[in-house]
Amino acid sequence: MSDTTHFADYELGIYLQGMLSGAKPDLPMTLAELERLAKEKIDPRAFGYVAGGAGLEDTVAENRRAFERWRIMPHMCRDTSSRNWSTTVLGTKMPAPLMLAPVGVQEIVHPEAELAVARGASSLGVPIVLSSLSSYTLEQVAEAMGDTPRWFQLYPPKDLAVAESFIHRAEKAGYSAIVITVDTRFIGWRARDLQDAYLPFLEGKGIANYTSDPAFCAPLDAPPSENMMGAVGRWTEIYADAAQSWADFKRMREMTSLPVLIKGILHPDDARRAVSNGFSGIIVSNHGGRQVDGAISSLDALPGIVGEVGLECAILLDSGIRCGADMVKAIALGASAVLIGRPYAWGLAVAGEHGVREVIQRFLAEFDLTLALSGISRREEITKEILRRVT
Ligand code: FNR
Ligand code: LAC
Repeated sequence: MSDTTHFADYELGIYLQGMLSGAKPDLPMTLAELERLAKEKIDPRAFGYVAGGAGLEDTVAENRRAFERWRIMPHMCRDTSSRNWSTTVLGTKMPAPLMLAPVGVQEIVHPEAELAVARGASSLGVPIVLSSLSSYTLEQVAEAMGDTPRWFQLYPPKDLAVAESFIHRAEKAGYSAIVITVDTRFIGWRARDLQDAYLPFLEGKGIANYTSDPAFCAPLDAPPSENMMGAVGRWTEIYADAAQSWADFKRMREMTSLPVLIKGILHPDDARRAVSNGFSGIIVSNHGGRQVDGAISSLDALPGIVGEVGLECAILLDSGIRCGADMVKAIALGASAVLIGRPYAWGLAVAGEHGVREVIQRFLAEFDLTLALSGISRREEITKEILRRVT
């Protein structure tokens, strides 16, 4: 097998098709235009839910500004003819340091939801992190992933029997890590959704893992198929527990021998606590600006966390990644891999599996090209040395 992964070939493919048949890409090349198409296509409330953030959406904007403050200093005159970006994070192999972030309730943008995402991602070998709040069950999504690795994201429920059941189901369905998200015990103050009085879970959407779970269903008077509102009621009671603290998260971590990551950490002190409580990895994230408006950008939080625990656990990042160059910047600042959220949701909304696949291919191609043009051909060479902070 060749030791090269030239994702940039995707670019050549587009130009060749244009030359040979006059065909142009069927989906817009910019994410902004893809988002605009999604807005035309889907329920306006669903669009607001996906696009929106907390409060003034200042952290949504800050996630972008943070990437703008770091600039790449490309090296010239180096051999970059052979490149390989494959990497392994906590035992999970990936063709490039890119994963799909957990995005809940995808049926609001496309009926095939996580199944289409799983097919699109697995066709490229790119791992996904499946949300607890998926529209299809974790077993159905695992089947659609085939041999491609996947992680399961747990929203820590009040009823720990449900946590244990989810974790064991995920183990059985071949998920190779558990991600516990700790920044969403309440839903952030989201003006768009409040204006629409819209929270899809209350309509029974995005709770398939719960309604298919024996521990969740045990106390119900009637099965969800007969009384969905009863199931929704129990879901609102057990979805989260604001009283939980480190001891509870440690307890959930101990429910499995799989690596467990904690998602939603921004403060270096919390990163230290995560490591001392035995977590194997941290996803530095402000939830795409959807939770604490005014929060620091993930990218600005990253160096402090890498400095604190970078040698002791895996550190990943999401929030605001919109192009291949953003991937390069986050990795240069110490992330082992990055995750994207809304970009693939727009691909899904506009063109299902095909849209997801296209979005991923474009991230990979631009990442490869950015590095090739910056004189870099190996993952290990992506270091802070190629970055400068401006302003
Ligand atoms: C999310 N995110 C999220 N995170 C999580 O741990 N579990 C979840 O169920 C969800 N659900 C969800 C729904 C929607 C519509 C969005 C946009 C996001 C957060 C997600 O994993 C990730 O942190 C951000 O989306 C990353 O930011 P970008 O790439 O969207 O800027
Ligand atoms: C969201 C939650 C549900 O961001 O993760 O919408």
